[in-house]
Amino acid sequence: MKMSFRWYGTGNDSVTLSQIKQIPGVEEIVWALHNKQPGEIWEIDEIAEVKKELDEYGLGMEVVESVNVHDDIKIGLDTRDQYIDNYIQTLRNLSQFGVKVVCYNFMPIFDWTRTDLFHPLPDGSTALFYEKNKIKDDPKEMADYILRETKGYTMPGWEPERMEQLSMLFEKYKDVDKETLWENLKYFLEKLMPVCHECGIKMAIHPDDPPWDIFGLPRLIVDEESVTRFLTMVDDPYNCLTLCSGSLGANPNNCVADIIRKHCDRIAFMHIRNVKHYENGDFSEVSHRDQDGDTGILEIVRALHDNGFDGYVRPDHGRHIWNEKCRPGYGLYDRALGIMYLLGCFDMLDRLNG
Ligand code: CS2
Ligand code: MN
Repeated sequence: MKMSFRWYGTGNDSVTLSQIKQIPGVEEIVWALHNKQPGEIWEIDEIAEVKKELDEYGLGMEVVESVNVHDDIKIGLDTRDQYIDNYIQTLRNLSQFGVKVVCYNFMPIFDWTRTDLFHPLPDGSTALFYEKNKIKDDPKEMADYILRETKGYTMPGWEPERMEQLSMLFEKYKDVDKETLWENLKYFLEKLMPVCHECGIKMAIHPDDPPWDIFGLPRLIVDEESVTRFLTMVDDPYNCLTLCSGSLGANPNNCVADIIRKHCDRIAFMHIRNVKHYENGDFSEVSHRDQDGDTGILEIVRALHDNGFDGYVRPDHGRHIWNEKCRPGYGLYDRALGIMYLLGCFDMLDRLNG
């Protein structure tokens, strides 16, 4: 297992590389070119700049999150082949810098969706929150809220340029039902797999967050059954998962540890975070500590350990604590605490089994 930390780049993150370097155990930076629109090629010189910065701190760049997939690929328009070619060129460019895993998602229009980015928790911190009833309303209202609340930080998947065209995007997706979306995902991956083999890059899909349809848009990767369907649909060791415990764990019926036991060899990247459910279907993000939520963090770590997981791990969203000013979910403090908790669990299991 290699511990990693997501970083949005110089000038685009409240957290610095020198701070990350001081978190024990972090070897890899999970990075991206956040100025790129979905569908654009990531050029060699742009990637080289990131490498230079990370090299200075001895931090690796083996995991990219995300190379976002253009909507035309998800919708299945004729223009998709050009965007797939661009994606392939990006993979080839990334492989020159030793990138091993590319995380992406196949969610129509929206990336992760929350109704409150700074929801107060009883301990005085704030965290991302999902209020089920609010998601029935106007998607435009929610997109405006998210863009306002991010307080100037860019949020991948919530590009203001795309959000401005929301009604047009909904119109484009109107005939895309679940089966069409599965077909389009398969088409995309089958084009990519030979290049992935050649480049040694695993494509690692991120589950849908939350793991159910929203605003009438279909969502695919939502539970064990769909994960299994995904892995068998393109049965290739380079077709992998980013298994996000918080995304799948938003549905109380999902057992993330079971999915790990079943599919560990196809998990390239783990996002570990904890969620607390409310009876009315709302959920809140909480600390990484097992007993603070319902996700089963200890069982997740045990399942990874028992199965000899040798991919990458990162703490996913943290709470906002100690008055930290940061991008929602992506502060330094709570994610660093999360790392120490997770490494404590992994280290103890190593010791007990060693
Ligand atoms: C991330 C996702 O912040 C998050 O919730 O886990 O936004 C993730 O980066 C994308 O869905 C992957 O493409
Ligand atoms: Mn995640």
